[in-house]
Amino acid sequence: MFSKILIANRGEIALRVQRACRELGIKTVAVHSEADADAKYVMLADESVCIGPAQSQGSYLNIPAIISAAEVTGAEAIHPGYGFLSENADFAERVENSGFVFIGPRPDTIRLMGDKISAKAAMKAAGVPVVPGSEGQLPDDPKALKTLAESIGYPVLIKAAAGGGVRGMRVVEREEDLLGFLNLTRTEARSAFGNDTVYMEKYLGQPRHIEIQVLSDEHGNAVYLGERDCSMQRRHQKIIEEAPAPGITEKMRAKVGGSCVEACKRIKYRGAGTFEFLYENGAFYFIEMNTRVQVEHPVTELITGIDIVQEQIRVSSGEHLSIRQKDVALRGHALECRINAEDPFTFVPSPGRITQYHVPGGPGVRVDSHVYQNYFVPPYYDSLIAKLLTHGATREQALARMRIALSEMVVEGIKTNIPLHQQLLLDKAFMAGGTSIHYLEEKLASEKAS
Ligand code: MV4
Repeated sequence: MFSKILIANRGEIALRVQRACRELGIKTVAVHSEADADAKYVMLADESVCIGPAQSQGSYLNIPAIISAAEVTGAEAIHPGYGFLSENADFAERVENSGFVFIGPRPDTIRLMGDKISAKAAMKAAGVPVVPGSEGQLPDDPKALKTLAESIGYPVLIKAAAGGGVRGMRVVEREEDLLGFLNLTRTEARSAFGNDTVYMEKYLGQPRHIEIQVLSDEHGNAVYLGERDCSMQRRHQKIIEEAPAPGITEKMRAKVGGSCVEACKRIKYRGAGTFEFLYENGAFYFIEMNTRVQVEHPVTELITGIDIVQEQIRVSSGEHLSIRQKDVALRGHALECRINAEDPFTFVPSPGRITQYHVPGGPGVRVDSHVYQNYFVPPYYDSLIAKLLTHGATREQALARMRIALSEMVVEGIKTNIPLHQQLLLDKAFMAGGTSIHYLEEKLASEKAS
């Protein structure tokens, strides 16, 4: 096992990784920007190094500065957290070439998953159900393109191979729009990613976003830790996540989870990973794989009792995965509300000083946060200030505990989205469970109109 890890991230996840290290008896090095010099995770770390200015480009994305910090402090491994450099294959490669362990998959695995066409092909080959669509990149011949779209069936979706997440896709409803929309998507992809490769899929109109958490080692052991429903989102920003996903039976879970495990074994996946699916009319369709720890990993930790970050560190050090599938049992239901420093209804960021801060507690409540009273939320980074989680024997109990926890939580001096969460926790459709990825945007639009 490692004796010292450098954490190449900030905010709540920097603290989360630090806590996992401490429990494993590993010393921690925090790196930080000038804007984060007095952050809690910097003060709590065994050592800290300032790696650059407030702007991420010069600090949390500054590869030479991060590697130098690992060298001067004698760290053996680097944990990238989520966002920033966590899915940058070139970073992972430079970390390993400098003699450190990258806590995540091998660089070639990150690269494979970064290209959405190769990721989909690898998963399909392993038996993971994928969205019907083109086999790889699109032909140039207009006639062949039209035949392909016809066979998939309109509406189709043109996606950039280098995309994923927010940018680079366009719905095509009819044949007249096909060539024009394809060229638009190509042009956008070229300027956004420097790669204009595109592919085509059947467009699913009302899906849910359900993802499967896996853990895997390079020695042929892998497990799935059930699924999370992340459908409550706005502009690709998740707001509430939960586990298990409402309505998913043990049989469905075992089938799709088993296919993800098979894929991990085939590619000798190392670490924690997430298979993203769209779920519609009772069927799962793989879209992308995330090769990092995710913001919402704690909902899975609450229902499984497994520390995902500790397992990530263990398998990266070369240890065999200690968990077997038969040891994974799902218990109860967990919810996560992302508390953001933003206006609850316009979503405009609200950085500034927190003048009052009180966190909720009681049975089944977990708060992952790096903030405290008098903390100044800097304007340079994402607006997540806390993850408020509840766990209950049933979904209803987790919901009730969340309503109570939200009512106890006090954050003054800045705006937060707590009022939005309070509305959603009383929303009939959310309470029933199983809303689509479009639900929140449609609800907000209809409230604005009336
Ligand atoms: C889709 C889709 C419908 N059909 N693919 C959006 C970002 C990218 N990561 C995948 N995305 C989607 N792919 C097919 N074939 C709808 C979306 C989508 C979406 C997916 C997950 C979570 C939120 C979303 C919001 C809008 C669209």
